[in-house]
Amino acid sequence: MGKIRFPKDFMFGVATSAAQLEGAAREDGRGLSIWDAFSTIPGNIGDGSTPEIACDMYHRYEEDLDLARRMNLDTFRFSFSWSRILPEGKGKVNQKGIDYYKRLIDAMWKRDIVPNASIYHWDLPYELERQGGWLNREIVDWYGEYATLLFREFGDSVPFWATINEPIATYVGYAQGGFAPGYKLEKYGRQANHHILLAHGEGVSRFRQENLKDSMVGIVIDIWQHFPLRPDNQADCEKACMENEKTFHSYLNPIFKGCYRSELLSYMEAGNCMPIIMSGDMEKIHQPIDFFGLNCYNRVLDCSEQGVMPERKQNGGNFMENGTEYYPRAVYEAIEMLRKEYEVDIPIYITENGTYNCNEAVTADNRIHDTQRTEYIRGFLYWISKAIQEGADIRGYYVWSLLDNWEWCAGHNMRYGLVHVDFDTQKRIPKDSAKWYAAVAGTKEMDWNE
Ligand code: GCO
Repeated sequence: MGKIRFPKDFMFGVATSAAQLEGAAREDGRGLSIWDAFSTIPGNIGDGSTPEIACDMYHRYEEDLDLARRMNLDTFRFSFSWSRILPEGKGKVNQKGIDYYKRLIDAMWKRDIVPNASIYHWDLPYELERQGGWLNREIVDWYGEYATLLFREFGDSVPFWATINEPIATYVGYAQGGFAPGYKLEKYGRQANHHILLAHGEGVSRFRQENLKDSMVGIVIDIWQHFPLRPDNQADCEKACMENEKTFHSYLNPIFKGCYRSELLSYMEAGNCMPIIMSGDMEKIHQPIDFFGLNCYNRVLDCSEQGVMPERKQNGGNFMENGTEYYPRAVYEAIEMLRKEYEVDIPIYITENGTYNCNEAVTADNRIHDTQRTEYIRGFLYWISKAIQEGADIRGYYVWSLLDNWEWCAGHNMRYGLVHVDFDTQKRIPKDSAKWYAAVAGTKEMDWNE
């Protein structure tokens, strides 16, 4: 058994988001978000739940940060709820919302935990959606106003500012209907995407205007690289390539190179879904950022023929109990792609990585033996350490998530936590993986069998 060692200043943490953990959706002046509304429509959420209570972290953050402290965590990712700060998305500020995040951030520092904040993690104020949401170009200003408010209120007490977490969620919400607000038009999805990229650029400019000395600004993007199920099948290859163009390249290229790629432009032209792009837009999106947040969970294998997919297991894949592929090398490949295709040389943080169980038994002695989660994280950490050894500037790693939480359309059916939550009593029980991760974070090393 060998040991993998991480650099002394490598940060271990967990990632969370407001809508998924806070609850208190109608308390202390918070306005509703598109997810509060979307989740009340029957059929939208697997188990019919809403984010109204979630993990009740709004009231239990001290206890939850104690858990993080006991797990030796260096850092904690969270997001601001836009409608808790600005109940109508703009205009009147909710002081109680500001006060909550002040307490939350203070509580992190008191425990020596470094806050890493996302300005936007999918929960658009419902009032803004009523005015067109991400389809209305004015949203760039609405977002900018909100971002400036956050920078002024919390500024340097937050060293990491992500403008947007996973912009693709907006595409899914406007083009595919699977996420809030639930539109199903490709044209909408592409326009919403363009606006969210502009909002990112606006956020970066606003950040620079504030001249914060001790903070960095960046963005968090999820990379699920598509590969052909059958590498010698031309149609599978074409499908995988196009999926990559339509997903992560559609964000990375504008941000790092200042234009949409020709493959995507042709696709949007042919499909009559070209967004309205105005002069100066691409320059605004293409501004230097200080760090890159990479969310990586897996790769995707694409097949051009229906019905072939179930046989993917015969392809030598390694599958987990939840049915997803165990492919930890995905993170190494994503880092490699960022460095080769985009020449990313700013610090990279793995801002999310994790896996879920649908059923997790709590044993009589109050334990949860989530062996597969531990092995999944161990595998990803191995490939991250390999990338570091080969010169990649990876500075930290966040498990999604601290707690089992409200997993969007799956409701409470997918448990991603290192810590188990009983949603009837809100009781927290650290799983076996939490104990293992605590040891890794505490020693900055882990066992590895080559
Ligand atoms: C994400 C999401 C999380 C999800 C997680 C698990 O940024 O994708 O930030 O909200 O819960 O990815 O699906």
